[in-house]
Formats: sequence, C-alpha cells, structure tokens
Amino acid sequence: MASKFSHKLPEEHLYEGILFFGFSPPETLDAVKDFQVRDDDVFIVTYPKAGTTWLQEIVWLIMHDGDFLCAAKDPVYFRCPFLEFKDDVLHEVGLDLSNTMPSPRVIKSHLPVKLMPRQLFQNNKGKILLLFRNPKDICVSYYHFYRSSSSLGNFNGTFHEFLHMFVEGHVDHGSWFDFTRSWWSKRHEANVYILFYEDMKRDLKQCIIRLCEFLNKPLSENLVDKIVEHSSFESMNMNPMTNHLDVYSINSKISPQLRKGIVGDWKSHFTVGQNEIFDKIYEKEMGDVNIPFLYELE
Ligand code: PPS
Repeated sequence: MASKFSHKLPEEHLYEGILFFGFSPPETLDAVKDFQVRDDDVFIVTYPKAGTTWLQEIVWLIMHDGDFLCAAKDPVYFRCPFLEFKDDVLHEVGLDLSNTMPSPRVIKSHLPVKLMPRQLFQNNKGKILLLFRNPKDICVSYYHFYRSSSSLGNFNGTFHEFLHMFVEGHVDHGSWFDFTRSWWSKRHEANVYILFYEDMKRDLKQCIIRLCEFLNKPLSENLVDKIVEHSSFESMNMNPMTNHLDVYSINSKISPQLRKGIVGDWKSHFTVGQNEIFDKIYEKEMGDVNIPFLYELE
C-alpha cells in the first residue's frame, strides 16, 4: 500500500513493523538480537534526539575514570558504538566495532525492547541506561535533524508534516510512543536505570553522582566537576570529538547535531492547535502510563 507520507528515507524498510533507514538493514537488526553481551557492558538506550550524545560522553568518561586524553583523540561515536548502525563509508561503527572493543564497553542504541540483544534480559547481563526527554522537544529536535541529515533524506517538508509523521511513528526507528511504553515497562529491572534530559539540564552534577552510584564507579568530587564542565552544551559544541561537525551526512549549516540544547524549544515550533492535537494523541497512546515529563524548566 502506498504511504500517505511523501518523504522517503534512503533505503527505508519495515522490520517487525518498525520503519528503519538503510543504515539499519534487516541483517544487522537480526544480528543485534544475538549480540554477545558482557557483564560490564553499559547500554545507553534512547529514542533519537533524547540527548544520547550528551550521555554517551558522560558515561564513557565515568567508565574510563575520566580519561580526558583518550576522549580528546577519538570521536564519541567511535568510543561508544551505535549498535544497529552499519555504514559502508565510515566502516565498523556498529556491531563490528562493538564486538572488537575492549571492556568496559559503552554502547548506544535506539531500539525498542523487542529488538534488543536477547542476552540483556537473560540473567540481567549488562547495565541499561534509559534516557527520556519530553516528546515535544524530541519531535522538534528530530525535525531539524531530518532536515540536515542525508541519512534521513534531507527532509524539506514543513514542521506540520513532520509532526504528523512523528505521531504516527512514520520516522526512522518508529513510534516514540511504542519505544517509550516498551522501555517504561522495564523500569523495575535491576539492571535498568532511568534518567531524564530535563533533570540533566536542571542539575547535571547530581545526575552524574547518582549515575556513578548505579554504575558502581565512585569518582572524586573533583573528577565529577570536571565531567560536568566538559559536558556542558558549550564545551561539547566546541569539542570536535563531540560536536559531529565532521560527520559527512550531517549538514551543520542546515542544523547542527548540537543545535540548541534547551528545554521547551517546542514552544517556538508548535501552534496552539498542534499542541492540542499532540496532547490528545499522547493521552490516547499512553493511557495510564504515567511518565513525569517536564515540558519547561522554571
Ligand atoms: S541522536 O542523533 O539521536 O543520537 O541525537 P541525540 O544526541 O540523542 O540528541 C541531540 C539533542 O541533544 C542535545 N544535546 C545537548 N543538550 C544539552 N547539553 C549537551 N551537552 C548536549 N549535547 C547534545 C542536542 O543539542 C540535540 O537537541 P536540540 O534540541 O536539537 O538542540
């Protein structure tokens, strides 16, 4: 059946009913399910645009005892591989890189529960950090990323069109609602820890201290302070290892990976009508799943 949306992702395909771009081909998604998890692995699991890169940089530094020298030599996307991503230009960014990497590994994924490595939920192997962000800001961030990224087909439609694609799950990695419900149901698992982007914006130091406790990596206050400073939006934006200015598929002149980094940018994109429609769809999709998202900071 022809899609009602005219935008096409490069080599898009449906995998178990979820839309993916060509950089997550079916054979990669098959192989991810059989990925060999190590006990000391840390998975950063997010829906796209939830602040993944921010958490990757922080967690990599925590797990490597604040090795800023090493972090200054290797882009974050090589230090923390994107599990389900296969790129013939960059090579070795997903499964291959993860498989050959020494421990402790910090691995990024945007997959819903049902597509994750099976071993993660067998004997609670590895740790899972779930980072959530309010869906209105995610939608706005994703819209700009869809415009700037050739991997996503350089979307040139309106925000209104994108909003429809987003709420219907017609975007790479599928529905935010399905992803979020699937992971929220895992929140009580012993190896799962939840963070919110908005809390990181409010009090990053406190979030890092708690993260260190969960990861069993006690760091000195001095080191925590250094990580806080290193991972501010301004620092990461200036840092060639984190700002993605070198990524061939992202046209930063259209919109950079580190775009604004604020809470509440949705207010400058959503009309009152779009906001009402979104709220109704949210209520219908999420029902009694009660997640305390913050849509603005005081
Ligand atoms: S991706 O491509 O899905 O991995 O993108 P992701 O990294 O998840 O999300 C990109 C958004 O995260 C913001 N970001 C930050 N915010 C605050 N502080 C820091 N240090 C930081 N680093 C990245 C980035 O700006 C994107 O959000 P928007 O709203 O588009 O600015």
